[in-house]
Amino acid sequence: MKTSICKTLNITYPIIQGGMAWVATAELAAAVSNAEGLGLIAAGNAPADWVENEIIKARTLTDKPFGVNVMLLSPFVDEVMEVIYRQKVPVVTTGAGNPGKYIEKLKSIGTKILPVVPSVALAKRMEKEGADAVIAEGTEAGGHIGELTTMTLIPQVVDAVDIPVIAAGGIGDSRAVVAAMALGAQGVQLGTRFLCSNECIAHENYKNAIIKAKDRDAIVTGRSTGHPVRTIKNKLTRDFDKLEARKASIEELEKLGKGRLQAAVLEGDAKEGSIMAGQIAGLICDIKPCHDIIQELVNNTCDVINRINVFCGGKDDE
Ligand code: TUI
Repeated sequence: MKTSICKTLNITYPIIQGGMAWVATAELAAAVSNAEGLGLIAAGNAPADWVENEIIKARTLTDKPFGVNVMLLSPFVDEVMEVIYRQKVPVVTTGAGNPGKYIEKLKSIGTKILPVVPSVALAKRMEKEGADAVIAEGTEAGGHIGELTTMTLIPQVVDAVDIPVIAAGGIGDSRAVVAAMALGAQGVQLGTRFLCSNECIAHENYKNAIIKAKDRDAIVTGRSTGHPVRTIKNKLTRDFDKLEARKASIEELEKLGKGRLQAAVLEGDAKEGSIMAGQIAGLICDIKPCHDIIQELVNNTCDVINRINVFCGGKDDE
């Protein structure tokens, strides 16, 4: 499963953990990195000193490379970037915006920069501005999402840029890994799958909500705000739908959403908390160590490819 991105990021498998706010702490990042993928600490909306402490903690838990995911809508984004420069974090991924103004400085300290992009236009711009790779994320993903599906976005981004493309959104097992590679991706990013791991600090109610979820339970709210968010259906999403149906103001909608992700992740409020998760939630039915998740992804990939070879080799599929 070696691809060019493994060398760029100094990792064994081209498997990146999604940068999930409140969920992706030093514990999860270190577990994924120790399992030879790339773990990420999510800065989310957290203050810079929290991010710095997580980086320091991660360094006590792993000697492998890990990264920080910077959420560009955060009020602390500039301070978080200062911490990243100071700590010389090896890899930065970004979400929910254009990281252009930070790229030059990140490159000057040797940090690899992988922006998450929801479109061909942003992917091309990121390549021009010096990104090392792009993470093209389809609308199947959890949390803040773009419009295009992974199936349509990946090949279009692959054709538009010369830097490696990592596929994200809807990836939960090795069938999707092979599909992503078939579309031209050099690697994959998984969020929801790693959330349901032993090392993830999210409350067990959060993990159980994902395990219980069926195929159509990860729905989108907030389209009217310009920041659509995919979460597991619950009382919060129904209240949100009601507000959106009566064309409530952005302020009212923001008030309803405030603190809800934290309530779900830390306190286990599965009813009125924001259970961000991707559409692949319906496929995920267990909690296991990150090491097992990665080994299964890697080991089953050959079986999937052999199954596909049947179509080409003219062999019987018995
Ligand atoms: O960022 C994510 N997922 C997230 S961030 C988050 S915290 C949050 N909560 C509520 C509202 C907003 C954020 C929860 N989940 N994924 C990566 C991602 N990036 N998805 C879409 C984008 C994106 C969108 C527009 C990236 C760039 C972009 O560019 C706009 C521009 O400025 O050109």
